[in-house]
Amino acid sequence: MTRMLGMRRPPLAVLALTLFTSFLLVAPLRPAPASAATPLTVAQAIATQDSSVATVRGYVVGQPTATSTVVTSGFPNDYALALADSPGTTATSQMVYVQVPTAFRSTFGLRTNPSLMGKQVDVTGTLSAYFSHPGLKDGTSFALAGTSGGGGGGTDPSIPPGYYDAATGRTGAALATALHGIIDGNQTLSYTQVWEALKVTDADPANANNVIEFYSGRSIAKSSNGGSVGQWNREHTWPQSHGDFGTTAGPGTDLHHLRPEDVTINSTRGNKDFDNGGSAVTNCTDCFTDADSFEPRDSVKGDLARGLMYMAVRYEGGDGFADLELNNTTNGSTPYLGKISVLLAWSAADPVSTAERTRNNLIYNSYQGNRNPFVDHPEYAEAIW
Ligand SMILES: [Ca+2]
Ligand SMILES: [Ca+2]
Repeated sequence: MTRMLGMRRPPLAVLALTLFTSFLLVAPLRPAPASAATPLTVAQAIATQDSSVATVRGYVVGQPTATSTVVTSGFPNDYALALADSPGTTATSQMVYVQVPTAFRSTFGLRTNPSLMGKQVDVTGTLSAYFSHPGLKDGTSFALAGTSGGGGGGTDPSIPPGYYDAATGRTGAALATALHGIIDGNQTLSYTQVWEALKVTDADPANANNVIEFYSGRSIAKSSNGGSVGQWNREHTWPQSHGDFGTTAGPGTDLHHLRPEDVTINSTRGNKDFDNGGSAVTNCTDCFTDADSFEPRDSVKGDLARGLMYMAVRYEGGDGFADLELNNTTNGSTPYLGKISVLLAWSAADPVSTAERTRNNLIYNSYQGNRNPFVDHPEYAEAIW
């Protein structure tokens, strides 16, 4: 008893006030009523399948095609979306399935608008099951939530907030060093796994059975992969011989620079550097080549350049591989690749597209856990080189 002499019991009124205050703090965490201005989170929408009408805010993470199946590319039609509270979510239990009514299919269907992947949207509809899964049906309003990438900056809302904080305010070698620290230590694929990954990252948005060959632009069956004439294979846009990295897990299996390409065109490109000009390449519209260089079609020139810039910053002599560097000549078999002046011009002339952002997000979310900084921040190119 003596130890409690200095303590006083709180009066009953104070206890009551404390309980009431606690209630006030807890109450707003319950799902908001349908008429509230604040949208529901996806978690709240999943917990509120009571046929009420509500607005739900979430990131587009794919298209549901069955109760436990959400596809992230090769979208079969414009009929449905899966939303989640994080753009990186892959667990269907953390998604709400959204029916896309006819009136909204041309603007919010994934087959027509694959660039919606990773975007944050607000959808108003009825909270009830769709595909035998927590759902949102009979939508009356679809809109982009219009958020920015937070601390991540840039124009892609799916850039994780803070991802590029270490690079802020830096230029030149200091920027390259900061970016290396952000993107190294990534998960790696085996060379065999690259086949299946490319079927996803480079799928033809107009034909789920096909991939698009990078230089030629030709759509070809995913199943036609291999080493024979007429098939597609795994093109190292940074050639294996420029750093002698082969096809063990590392630069030789890094999806940020690997692309599907026709076997014959891949062979024509060989290990040449990139530069403008030469003679036309057979079956590769708007491609040119000469003895020591290759030029692809215009619409992939920027994609190509940004992939090679990633390689130069990602590989700095660690992990048992050579320090890959871009320079301004044609090199043959060295850890160097050119020409940087041409690549900078190509990156500027062919700005980042939504399809390119989608591919970057797929590699980040589904395969490697690292991003291409030059897709998220194309201005870093001129800041380094
Ligand atoms: Ca492009
Ligand atoms: Ca390097």
